[in-house]
Amino acid sequence: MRSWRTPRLPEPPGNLPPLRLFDSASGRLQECGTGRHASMYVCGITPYDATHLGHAATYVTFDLIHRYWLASGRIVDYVQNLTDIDDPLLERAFSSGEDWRELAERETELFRSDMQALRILPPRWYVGAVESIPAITATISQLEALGATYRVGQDIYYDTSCDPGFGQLNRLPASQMLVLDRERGGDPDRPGKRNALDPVLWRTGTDEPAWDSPLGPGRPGWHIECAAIATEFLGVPIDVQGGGGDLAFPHHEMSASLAKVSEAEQRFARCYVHVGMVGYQGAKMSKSLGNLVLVKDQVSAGVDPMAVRLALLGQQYRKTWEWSPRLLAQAQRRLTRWRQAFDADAAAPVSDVTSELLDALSTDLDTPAALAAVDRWVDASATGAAVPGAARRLADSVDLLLGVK
Ligand code: 5CA
Ligand code: ZN
Repeated sequence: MRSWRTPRLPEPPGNLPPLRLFDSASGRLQECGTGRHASMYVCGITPYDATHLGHAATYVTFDLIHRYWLASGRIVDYVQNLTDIDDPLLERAFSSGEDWRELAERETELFRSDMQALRILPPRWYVGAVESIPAITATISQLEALGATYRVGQDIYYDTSCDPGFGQLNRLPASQMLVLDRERGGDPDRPGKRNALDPVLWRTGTDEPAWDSPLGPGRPGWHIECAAIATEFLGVPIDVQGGGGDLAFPHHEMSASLAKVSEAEQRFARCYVHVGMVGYQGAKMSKSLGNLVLVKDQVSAGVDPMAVRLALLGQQYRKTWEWSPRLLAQAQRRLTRWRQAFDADAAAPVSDVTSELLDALSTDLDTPAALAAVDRWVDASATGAAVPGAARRLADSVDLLLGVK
């Protein structure tokens, strides 16, 4: 699948401390991506509506990891998927009377232009579910051969009891798993299932799009898509599995379990990274609720996308927070001050601010501390000693590491 353009990146500012991120599975900070190659799988959009600021916050977060690894000299094997066939997409296409493929193509194209406007680096592989159907059915066949699947009617399900480690990523009480599964695309009440939480891998609706396969005609379930794409492109285990916190259960629990069992591995990811939900008007910003602030609307209203990015960076990624126009206004003022300071011929020395920036980012992406360090340098530049070329050097580090030009 075509991704989007990579902006030109400046040179890294020297030796970087190792990146430590909060791992949802262990509940601790872990060093992530310590080898020559660093691998990351991030759950991409379901393209039935435009990119909102919650999506943007999630992809900016993983962009910071991508940039930090690149600046550290790593080869970054980054995969992002695109769920271009699933229930919400088909439901939207059905209710609007549009062809589901056209809807997906249009919204994916919009996503690409939003990502580009926000200076989010493209993944090395941008992979759609539809183009991955052979890989998905091959993974299902592998699970079938291991005895980890069963049929309910013609649909194929995964037997979660085949994984003794199932549930360890989230460690939730059974009652809560059921509630979340029901809310987030599962069918725990369907008769004929071995375990209520077992997810569908291959479904055979009569009036739905279907692909021929050795399993019979059908279409993939959601979790198997990410398990199959991640294993096909990256192998198991990967360094970072990422997405918004709303994906931790059931999606990441299920996809990790499917990948582990099909590959006979102990772990799927060394680190599970989850972004806090961005809210608006008192609820999680979501396509289904419709309380959206869209990236494209901000851009077409003339807002500088770098101000949107700075507003997102103003929040530490793990927090749940509310978008407000006030945050955007603050970010616009900050951007103007930074640009004035970066445009000066001479400015305050940058060695301290550069190490503060690196320390902040390497400590679980503490972006508020990183922005505060640059703010202090801007203040010092307005009053203190002037070093020729300093402003350019810091502008390059801010561009490379924070993605703010
Ligand atoms: N296609 C699946 C993942 S395989 C999916 O969840 N698509 S999505 O379009 O619904 O969401 C795309 C990404 O944005 C996910 O990582 C999701 O967790 C994240 N996301 C959605 N809403 C918000 C929000 N309000 N705040 C932060 N992140 C969000
Ligand atoms: Zn996913």
